[in-house]
Amino acid sequence: MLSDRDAPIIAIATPQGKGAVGVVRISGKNLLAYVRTLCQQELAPRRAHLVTIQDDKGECVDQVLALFFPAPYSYTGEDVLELQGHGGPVVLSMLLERCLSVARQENTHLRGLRTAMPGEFTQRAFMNHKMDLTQAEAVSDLIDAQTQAAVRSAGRSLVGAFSQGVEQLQDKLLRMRMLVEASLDFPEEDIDFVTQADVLGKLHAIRDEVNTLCEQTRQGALLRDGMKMVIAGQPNVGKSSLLNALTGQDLAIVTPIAGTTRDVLTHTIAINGVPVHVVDTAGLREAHQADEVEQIGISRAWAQVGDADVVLLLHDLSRQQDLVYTQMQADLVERILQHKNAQCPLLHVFNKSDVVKSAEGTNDLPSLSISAKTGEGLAALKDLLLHSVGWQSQHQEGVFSARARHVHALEHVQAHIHRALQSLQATTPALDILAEELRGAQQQLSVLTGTITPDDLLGEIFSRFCIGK
Ligand SMILES: Nc1nc2c(ncn2[C@@H]2O[C@H](COP(=O)(O)OP(=O)(O)OP(=O)(O)O)[C@@H](O)[C@H]2O)c(=O)[nH]1
Ligand SMILES: [Mg+2]
Repeated sequence: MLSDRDAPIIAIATPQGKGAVGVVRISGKNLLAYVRTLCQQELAPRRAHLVTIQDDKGECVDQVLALFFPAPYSYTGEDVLELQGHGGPVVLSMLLERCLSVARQENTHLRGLRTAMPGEFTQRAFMNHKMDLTQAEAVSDLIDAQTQAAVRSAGRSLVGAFSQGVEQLQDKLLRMRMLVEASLDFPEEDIDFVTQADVLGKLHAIRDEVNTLCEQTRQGALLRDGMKMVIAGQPNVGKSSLLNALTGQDLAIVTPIAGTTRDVLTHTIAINGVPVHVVDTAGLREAHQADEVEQIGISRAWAQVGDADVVLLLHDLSRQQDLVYTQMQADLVERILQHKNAQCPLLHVFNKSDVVKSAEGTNDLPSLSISAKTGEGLAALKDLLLHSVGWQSQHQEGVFSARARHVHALEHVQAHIHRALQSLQATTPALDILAEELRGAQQQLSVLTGTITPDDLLGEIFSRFCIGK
């Protein structure tokens, strides 16, 4: 009896709804006899055959194009049968039913044929070494991509741009480990050995390569996940007007009444292909100044500040001479610095430039003047936003899709290499520590490509796919 992991799987691979063509896909071991029964003819490998699929009573269900991909030359690395039928939800579910019913009649392991879980076809491709983990993730990124830039970057990962960078590093680390481990076996000569082989020089080169790969990965993760920009500020400074101006839509209510916004309002825009999740919040003021509903809004606003990738503190140019306002603004800066993430940039943006020209002389903070009303300064604000999270548009051509988990793994690699360099540059170099750090770095790289992968991580990655992929 086959384990659930090895059981043959089936799914409708095309989306719900009507379309010209719909695909039913089966993957499993030794499908040949089953394919013959289902299609009532032999299928030549990788050739399209026009086949009539009949139901249990011999009546036609659909006329399909059938394609048989024998292992290992298939998407999953197992035998794969693809039936391209007509794209109606009912006809496709009848096709699926027929495939299951033929499997139940068959007196073979195909009896265990079951519907696939999300991402299971791609998981099999990974298990059968058809692709590594970063490529498998790229499949899902390609399907989920919301912008052209995201499609291109996912495509680059899919064809292995990311994996190649990781593999090259793996290779260099492995060679260095061999050197270091060998010299550990000859304790009298070890330091000479390491000097002669220029381990320090090589390690510096590896560090530079890791830094570059980490930076590229950050860019890729940014392109895939986007960033959350929280607009914070006192009531009436124009936060909701800014949300409306950036999105080009009348999303939030704008009035001259302080405390208009209470709930958190989020909308995603794309700036140079980077998704930016713009969050409008309730104006921040002391609890005793606000009613019960507004107080809840204010505490929600603080929660958003704590969860932001970028905080945009909006100032009001028309109130720069108002002492109560400026005092409150100074307090707000302090409180935001305490609330926000340490790495999260805080941008100071001065609104209502149509009324008062500039922030000069009012504040020594790096600043930008805008008008949510006229749109002045919004292009510069968009540039500033991307710049603040490290987006380098000039490198966009080479960016591959990546995720937060990749960035974390590479940050661990950076830390291992940093400690390896420290141990080598110490007054008495400690080769055993160096060896251990190199091993740690290599292990983290293996987690990236999936050579070493905890099962729960696999479950987490593939469960986010759609069914049939
Ligand atoms: N002249 C001028 N007025 C603006 C500008 N932006 C906003 N306003 C006005 O300022 C007032 C408050 O705007 P909102 O966008 O509601 O301000 P808010 O910060 O969201 O206010 P709360 O939701 O109460 O915290 C409205 O009367 C807007 O028309 C601007 O750039 N120039
Ligand atoms: Mg508002």
